[in-house]
Amino acid sequence: MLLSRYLLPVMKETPADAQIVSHQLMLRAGLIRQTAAGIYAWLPLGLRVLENIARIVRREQDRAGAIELLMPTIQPADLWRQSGRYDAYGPEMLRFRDRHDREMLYGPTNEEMITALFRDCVKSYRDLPRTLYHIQWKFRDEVRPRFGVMRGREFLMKDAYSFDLDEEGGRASYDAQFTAYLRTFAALGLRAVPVRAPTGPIGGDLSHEFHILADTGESEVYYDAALDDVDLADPDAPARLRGLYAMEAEEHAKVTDCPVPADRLASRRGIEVGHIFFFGTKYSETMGLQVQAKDGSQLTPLMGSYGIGVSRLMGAIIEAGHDQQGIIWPDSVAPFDVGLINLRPDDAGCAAAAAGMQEKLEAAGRSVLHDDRDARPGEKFATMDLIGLPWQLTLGPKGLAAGTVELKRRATGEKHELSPESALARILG
Ligand code: 5CA
Repeated sequence: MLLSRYLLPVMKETPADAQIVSHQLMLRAGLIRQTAAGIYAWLPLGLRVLENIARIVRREQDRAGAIELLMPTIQPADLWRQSGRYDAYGPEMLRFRDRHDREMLYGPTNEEMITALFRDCVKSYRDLPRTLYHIQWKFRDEVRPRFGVMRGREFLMKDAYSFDLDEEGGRASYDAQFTAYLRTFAALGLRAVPVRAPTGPIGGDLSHEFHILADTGESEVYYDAALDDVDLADPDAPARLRGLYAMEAEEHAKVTDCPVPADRLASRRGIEVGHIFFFGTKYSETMGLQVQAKDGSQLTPLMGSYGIGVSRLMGAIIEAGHDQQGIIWPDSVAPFDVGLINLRPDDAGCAAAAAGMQEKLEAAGRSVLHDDRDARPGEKFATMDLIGLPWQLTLGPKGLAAGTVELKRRATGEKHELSPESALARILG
């Protein structure tokens, strides 16, 4: 991609209305633009990151055996009357009427819709267990939308729903999602702490929130410092993490006999990037979902629901990975793999060399943002640091005459003068 033909509106100054660093950097790096309070347009660079995050979420859901479908954003109010949540949900739900005066809403979540779909499609125990998921926009009319995509009104969520024949199966489905969540966050370069959570209006008796520890997090988490030592790559990590104490401040305050010795009790702020619930027959019961059991009787399936804040994750990744100069993307979600800086696009030799490097990188499957603009070197370097691509490859007339280009790793700042071939080999290695 040539930067001279791209849409990348970067800003030098920190926008006054953005309070936390991820929000500031998302605006400055040209990832998003606010179009109304808590509602954002995803600019080309931001969309690439969002899609990369969604791809990893999808990969781990598929790996855990969940099946993807896509439900609409708009839902009929009647569906929510069946579960009794239409009135209970309150002003966070965006309600409206269509031209036939039918009451509609923009979905804040999809328990009702998936339960109705499953009720219509599945009649027999043979079709269970199943876990279904989608990645779809949600709307919640938050009282205080803030911190950019962290607490938006319109946001992208992965929500999965499990259907099981018995309690044991339901807990196994819950465990599969729990493990998928740890894998997902690790693949995004994040360390997530599973926090035992109250179930709130969703109901049920088993729930965890997943928090990324960061000073700008909206909640405070008390946890056993032994959690910091768990190796996420260890196959026993999910079991170990679940055995260790972690609670949000409000819940922690209610605990009379904290199981963690005082010297091991740590407290940090956290960003909630995921939330999972096992709530048994709450929705299947109220919405009349039954299947025929093996013995011919009617059975009410047990359900769980599992959310990941896909758009919020982008903010969390930036909170966890940035420096004074800008964003430092993990390789797995970076909008482009390589930022190619041509210092002298007006020089025919430089232009030919840069085009050649772009072509070789792209042929090898790497995405390249090629800065071919007629701009000062300082501006080009500042833009590349700001947008945080993992590799920066710079070439100019002096280096080329000496047979070298400069390769910089954004995360470490490490720079090397290399032959073009070695630089390519290093990136592709
Ligand atoms: N029905 C359940 C599970 S599918 C549910 O909706 N859970 S939730 O309310 O906890 O939302 C799931 C995740 O969506 C949260 O963990 C959070 O990461 C994200 N999320 C929730 N509200 C917002 C918001 N206003 N802006 C951005 N992300 C949000």
